Amino acid sequence: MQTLMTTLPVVSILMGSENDLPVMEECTKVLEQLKIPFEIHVASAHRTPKRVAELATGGRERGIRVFVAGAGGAAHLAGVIAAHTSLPVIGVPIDSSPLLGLDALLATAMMPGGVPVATVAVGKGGARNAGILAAQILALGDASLERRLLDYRAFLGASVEKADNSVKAQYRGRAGAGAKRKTGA
Ligand code: RP5
Repeated sequence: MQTLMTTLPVVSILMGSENDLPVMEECTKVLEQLKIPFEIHVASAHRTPKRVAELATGGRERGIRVFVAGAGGAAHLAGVIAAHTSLPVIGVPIDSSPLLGLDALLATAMMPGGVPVATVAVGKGGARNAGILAAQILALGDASLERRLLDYRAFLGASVEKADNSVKAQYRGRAGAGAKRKTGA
């Protein structure tokens, strides 16, 4: 398997507004944790359409392998990027409008046949998953990244086990929690 021996960005993160950054930071955190170099831009499908087209069309030449696009409201950013590149595009709907992301979810997901956007959940969980999904795509050609992803999964599992122990400890000794049932004989 070929390994990604590069510090040049391989993921391009775009967001429609700087106000989207608190959500999109969840994506950057995962990419940093998995040691995946990325570039990050604010560019809007509606306010700076030419810039979006440039970033999308030039992506392959810059070494980009996956785009992640987060936008709220009438969220056309991911779709417009997908229209300009054949690289995979992951869309993050952002809950920044009075419709709390339902508008962005539909605008991002409901692409016409032939021009896909892999749409993740609305908000921070979706941004985090976008980073993981980008990593999973890149790991198809990178065995060491695949190992880091497996470690990440193991870390998630260990966190749940830790939480399980913590909750059990909080309830230990309380009536009804973990008390042994008396047998009726
Ligand atoms: C979208 O419109 C952005 O992605 C943002 O979520 C939303 C509102 O943008 P701002 O008015 O906060 O810049 O383009």
